[in-house]
Amino acid sequence: MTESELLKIASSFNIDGKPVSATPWGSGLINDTFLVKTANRSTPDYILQKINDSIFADVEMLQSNIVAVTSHIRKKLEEYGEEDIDRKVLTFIPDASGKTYVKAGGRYWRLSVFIQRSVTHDTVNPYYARHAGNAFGNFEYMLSDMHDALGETIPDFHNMEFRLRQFMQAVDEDKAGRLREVEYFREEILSRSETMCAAERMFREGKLPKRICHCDTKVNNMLFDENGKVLCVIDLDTVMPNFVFSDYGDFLRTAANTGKEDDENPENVNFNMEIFMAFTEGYLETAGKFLLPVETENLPFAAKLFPYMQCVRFLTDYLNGDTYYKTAYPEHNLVRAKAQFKLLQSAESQNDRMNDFIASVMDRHQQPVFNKVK
Ligand code: GN1
Ligand code: MG
Repeated sequence: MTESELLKIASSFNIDGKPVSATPWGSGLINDTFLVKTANRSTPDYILQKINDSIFADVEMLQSNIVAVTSHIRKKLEEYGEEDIDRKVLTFIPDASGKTYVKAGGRYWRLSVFIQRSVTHDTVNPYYARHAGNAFGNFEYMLSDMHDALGETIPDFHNMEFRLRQFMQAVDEDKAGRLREVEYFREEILSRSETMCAAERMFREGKLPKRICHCDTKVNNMLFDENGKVLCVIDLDTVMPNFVFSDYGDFLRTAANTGKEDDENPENVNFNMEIFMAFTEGYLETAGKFLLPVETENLPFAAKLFPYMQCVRFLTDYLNGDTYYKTAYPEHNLVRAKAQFKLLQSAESQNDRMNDFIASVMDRHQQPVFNKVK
């Protein structure tokens, strides 16, 4: 797709100003994203995204979820009397017919307003982590009274039993002839499978609820302002009903990793307890208002579940011949899986400390002293 084609697509939405440049933006593994600049300083810039419709097959449902969620959050922010709301929730631009996506070149595209003076981070310090925890808890809190039923944009997205079935199928089929390299991990994965499917069991037993969650709380899916405060949560494709473990666990999977998600040296990868504590503190300030004890008690489980699940997903994609995640080299998914596995082991070794910390925060919060959501 050439730049002028991208600009033409951007112009098919009701935008202000004349789009003059379109350049690749961000580091997502799923959608292709571009920053579209407009000629005049007084008109906004935009984020143009090609939707990966082989993963998000129902684009109509996808966009209708996103519009429902962003409208609900906007309403909440207005009720809270927030200032600068346009930087605290994404704004999607419709086309002439009112739809928030267009089809061009056989693919689906959407456009949102670029939030000025915002940055994303691939790593955070404890200060940012605390704000992030607060923001994700608040995101869930704001959506906790949303009545519109949201569709599951990717069915069984964070269903561990389903992810394990996919893995076992990939093992059986061994499509890319890579099973030998995965053998060691297969044993490690299977020995933990029962423990790691606890959430699905608790759900079936009626002990654990689903709530509207973000489900892709990678640290780089949130925008920070120039002072390290969170402006808003982005990448809303996967917002759907799920266990709160998703949001809590996936953030820590990325933010509490002392190495990179795809670190080639697993020794760099450890679970950072300082980030864990700061994020948990911030998260419980806002989410502590609605979480059930079964959810709070299982947050350390969530911190282990997500490296485990991501390890399983990367290995599955590796076995299938890299059909899902963007990869930069042939072993990329295997390298990613190894790094996730190391993160899992490190989190496992700090399980007791995590439990103690959560118990102490909850004790402090027993006499309701939660900070006001801001
Ligand atoms: C994908 O789109 P992106 O890069 O933020 C993936 C997440 C994974 C993540 C691993 C729809 O997120 O579930 O955790 O990569 N999103 C989808 O980096 O599969
Ligand atoms: Mg992303």
